Amino acid sequence: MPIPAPNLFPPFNIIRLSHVAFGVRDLAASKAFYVDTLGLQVTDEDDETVYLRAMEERGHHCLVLRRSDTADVRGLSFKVFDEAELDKAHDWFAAEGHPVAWVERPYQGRTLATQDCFGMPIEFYFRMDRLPPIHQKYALYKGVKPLRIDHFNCFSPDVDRAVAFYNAIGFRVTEYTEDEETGKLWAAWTHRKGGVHDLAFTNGLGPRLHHTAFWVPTPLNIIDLCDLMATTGYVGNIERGPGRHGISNAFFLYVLDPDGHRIEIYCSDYQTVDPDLEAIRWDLKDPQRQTLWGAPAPRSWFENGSVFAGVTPVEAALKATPIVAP
Ligand code: DHY
Repeated sequence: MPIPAPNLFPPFNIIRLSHVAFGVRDLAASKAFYVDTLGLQVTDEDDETVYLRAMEERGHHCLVLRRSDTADVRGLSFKVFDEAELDKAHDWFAAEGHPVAWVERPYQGRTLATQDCFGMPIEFYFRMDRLPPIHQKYALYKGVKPLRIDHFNCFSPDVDRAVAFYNAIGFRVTEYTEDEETGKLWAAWTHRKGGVHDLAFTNGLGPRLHHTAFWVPTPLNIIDLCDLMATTGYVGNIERGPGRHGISNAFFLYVLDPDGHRIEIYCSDYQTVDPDLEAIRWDLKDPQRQTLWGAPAPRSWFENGSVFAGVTPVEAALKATPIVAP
């Protein structure tokens, strides 16, 4: 199926991805990983929950860790342009037959909880508490020096359907991988904020969260993180990279948190704000699409992901086998 033409006038205006809440089984171990190793800043915490932000973020949080019996994800959150767009979003999802609810979320104004076409929990809000800037408080920088949350990537059982659904609410495709034999999409990168992606989809058992990515200033921060993790007991948590992606042209590293939630450290993709930007097509058989330098991704990267609380993932229809390391 070809990718759809960009929807430049969607029914409501999503600005960007915003935050995610992970269920974690050992809150202290997770906090140590995200604060001491990755370098996120604690903005609030109690015995059950830790709120975190990255260095250039003014909103209260981009990641919430919640003590849980199971390692899961409680929904992906997006910021809309203003309160009126939130009401438009509510009415659009209700009219399309999706479940809608106004939910209470700490540090946020009105929050709409709904589901996408696969039952993946997604939330929209406009107002979040604003915090003083810390991007020039250089004494606070630690770990990989994360600047901001960059994107979510989700396993999807039908990437064509995911792209069609998110295109209807304004996500524009920047790059995609096609399975030549079936003509179906294997993966797609879609954005609202003007980078390569806010939300990407990869073929597989889904819906599940494949990873959450954080933007860092330079590739050297990523290499420093590898050195830090390799010598502080986290060598087994380095999953893939460092390397240069073909798709997105970003420098990358994938690491696993103590529960196996996958985090990508990401830097230097390109600007995509032009409304007539042409999406870049990659062939599934081209190993450089994943890593420009040719190194294959490990099998775990195609198989492991985080489940959404209360959502049972389904097998993908497309069974093409990508090139993988044993
Ligand atoms: C790719 C994956 C990402 C990303 C950009 C490009 C390509 C790949 O490795 O499949 O997670 O952010």
